[in-house]
Amino acid sequence: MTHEIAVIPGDGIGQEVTPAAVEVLDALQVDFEFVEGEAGDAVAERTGEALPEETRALAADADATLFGAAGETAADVILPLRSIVGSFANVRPARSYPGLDAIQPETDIVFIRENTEGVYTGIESEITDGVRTLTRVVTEEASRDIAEFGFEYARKNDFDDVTIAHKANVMRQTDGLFLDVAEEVGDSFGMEYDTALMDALAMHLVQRPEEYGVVICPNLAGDMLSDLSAGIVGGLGLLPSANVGEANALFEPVHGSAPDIAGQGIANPAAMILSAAMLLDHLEYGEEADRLRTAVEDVLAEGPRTPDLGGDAGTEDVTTAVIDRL
Ligand code: GGG
Repeated sequence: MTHEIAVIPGDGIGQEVTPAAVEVLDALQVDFEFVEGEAGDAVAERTGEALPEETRALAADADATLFGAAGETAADVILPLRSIVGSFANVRPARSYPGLDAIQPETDIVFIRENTEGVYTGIESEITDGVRTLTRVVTEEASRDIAEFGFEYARKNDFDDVTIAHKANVMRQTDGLFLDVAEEVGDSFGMEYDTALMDALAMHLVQRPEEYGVVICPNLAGDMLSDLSAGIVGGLGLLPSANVGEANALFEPVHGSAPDIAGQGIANPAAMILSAAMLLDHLEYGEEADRLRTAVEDVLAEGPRTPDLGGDAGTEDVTTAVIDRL
């Protein structure tokens, strides 16, 4: 059965790493049909709309979406796209790879980030000159959905350590609800878990990441703690992600558009290619996903490597090396 994959490169290095992932998927000879859509800063400048209706329809109708990176228009692009595919969970694995110079080489953590609310609902206003507000939304339903997803993920993937991140001692109403519901879900699963204040957790993740497995987080905390963990495993060029819904999903690297290196052909395609591996898993091409991850791991260990990992190779060199391994 042919799967239709929406491909939305977006901004900056998204334009470079997304074709790399498509090339690699082509090399795996899976039965995919790719349909490309525009989104981001350039299309916003040209048409006044960062996420054109045709691109929304592509993502809604496809079996899965590959997204590259969002720039200045991120809030108008990636947040609606996640909503279009009905995604409530953002899965962000942060792991260290053999042969790379990681600050913490024993890291294997998966952040399960709530993907619909918190401070990302966009409810902001200027109430008077020099005073602006942001409304943080936390609901019992979304907290239950992400906690159930997180505990289920830990059980399926044999993670012993589950941590619920929160800041309920300060955000008593919102994170108080998130924590209460997540603990209730943890108890109902009969699984062991810890709870952690997200600020202290940030420090512990740097000092002893090996003590953590699955970390269930409110939206902003998941965004930040996963980027922090990218820092201890070798950088944002290594972190893939899946935005998972009930019936659809979108896959994107954790990194953004990286305007400082965009257009130079030196962006690390690993995070995007590993996101494509998550897409393969999602569409039940498990064997191909494993082959792809192994090929990426081999290339990360032996090179060629892009400058973010200390090498001097380009995006295309790394992509070709992964395809050669396949
Ligand atoms: N590919 C990920 C990306 O473009 N990130 C830019 C960004 O600002 N993301 C915000 C978020 O992940 O919520």
